[in-house]
Amino acid sequence: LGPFDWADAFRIEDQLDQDERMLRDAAHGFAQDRLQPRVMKAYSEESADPGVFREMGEAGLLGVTIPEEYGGLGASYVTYGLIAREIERVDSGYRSMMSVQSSLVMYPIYAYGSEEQRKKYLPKLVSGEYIGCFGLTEPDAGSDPAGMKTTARKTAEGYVLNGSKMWISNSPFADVFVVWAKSEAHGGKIRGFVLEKGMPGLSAPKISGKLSLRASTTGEIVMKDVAVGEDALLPGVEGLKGPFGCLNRARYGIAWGVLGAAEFCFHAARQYGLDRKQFNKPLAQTQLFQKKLADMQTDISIGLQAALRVGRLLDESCAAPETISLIKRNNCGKALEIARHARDMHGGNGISEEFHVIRHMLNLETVNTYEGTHDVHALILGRAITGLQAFY
Ligand code: TGC
Ligand code: FAD
Repeated sequence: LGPFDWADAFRIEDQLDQDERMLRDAAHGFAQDRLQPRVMKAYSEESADPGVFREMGEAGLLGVTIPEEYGGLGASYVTYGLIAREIERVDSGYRSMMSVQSSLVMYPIYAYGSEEQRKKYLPKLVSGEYIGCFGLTEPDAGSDPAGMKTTARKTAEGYVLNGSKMWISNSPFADVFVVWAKSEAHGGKIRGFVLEKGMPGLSAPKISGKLSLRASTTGEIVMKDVAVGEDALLPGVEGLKGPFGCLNRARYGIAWGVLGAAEFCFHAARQYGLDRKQFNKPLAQTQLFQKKLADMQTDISIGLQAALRVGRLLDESCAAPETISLIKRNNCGKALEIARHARDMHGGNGISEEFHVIRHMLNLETVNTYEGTHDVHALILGRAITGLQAFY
């Protein structure tokens, strides 16, 4: 029998190849050196520094799965997950910035775009020179994106878009907007369009007053007669499977990312329990404290092993969307529960920004909701289990 590592119960480390470990370590160094020192200011001022994209680009952390000919690394989905975990160990908002850029903006341009669109946008998105956002959700269409009202009307030159998108990560400072709209010319089917900052009629006001994910900037996208050429249409996909194809990748990355936040909280609670004495002994020497740590360790370890398995399946092009729903739902729910316990285990200090656990806890409320809520993923799984859809 082998030794037990409390921080890596299933020896994930042994299951990674050398390139994966190297890129993971680079992401860890970047997150700790460049993101950790500024997160508290960004969080308390509710303002993301757009310069983070360039820095992430220089560090090779954007669009890692995009092939080298478009500027990416052509790396594995396992690598992408490992990077998400390291960035979210600092803050879910920074991971959000990275995953929207990579999975929700670069992926659709790569997978559904024309060669011209790929060449025009991907290298600059990889470097962080361009910032991207993804507009699916609307004020009246969140869990049910099929209910969207945004339309694209055909004109002689291209299309005219009208509508509004809500809760859009990165939109206030985005250069590139991947927007989904119902296109009359395509029988009312949902199509993707790539819009650019500065187009007449396009605006992206910031949503202020969030008490969660404050280090990431969120906004609306308002389109009033935005005229685009035919070259703005993503030619390669039609229907909801377009945005969902992107969401599969982003949800997978989230399943890894949240475990980085959960690991931070677990390690912090452990250390706090070892350091702090009450009733003449360390808190960590009490049964209740140890049970909570054991629960955290169990959920993180199983969650990581599952995320790794799904990453390998994605790399073999055979992961089912429902499997991704399973890990997105499980890992987000478990990470949120872990953060809540870690907050409690820090006592009064747990509510202070200095100990970071309450920031993670508040962030994870958003992550549990976006990219399909915890309950919506239960319904996706319920449909797969029973063959009966319970959405409507
Ligand atoms: P449904 O009938 O199930 O499907 C419609 C079409 O889409 C296809 N499809 C998928 N394709 C690929 N991957 C998937 N995961 C897919 N799921 C469905 C399906 O095969 C069908 O294709 P076709 O060719 O037959 O037309 O659609 P529905 O309207 O019944 O959907 C129900 C439901 C609940 C599953 C879906 O609407 C859903 O997932 N809702 C959640 C919405 C969501 O996740 N929004 C995310 C917005 S983006 C975001 O939150 C970014 S945050 C990023 C950050 O800051 O990190
Ligand atoms: P609703 O759909 O109104 O859900 C409200 C509640 O009802 C939830 O508990 C839900 O589980 C439940 N519910 C809904 N339908 C059912 C049902 N059939 N049965 C049982 N319960 C149900 N979207 C983008 O497009 N791009 C982005 O970049 C983006 N970034 C975001 C960033 C932040 C900070 C946040 C908070 C959201 C972001 N979103 C983004 C939107 C996000 O995807 C939606 O908030 C999410 O899909 C839920 O939609 P909703 O808020 O309209 O909630």
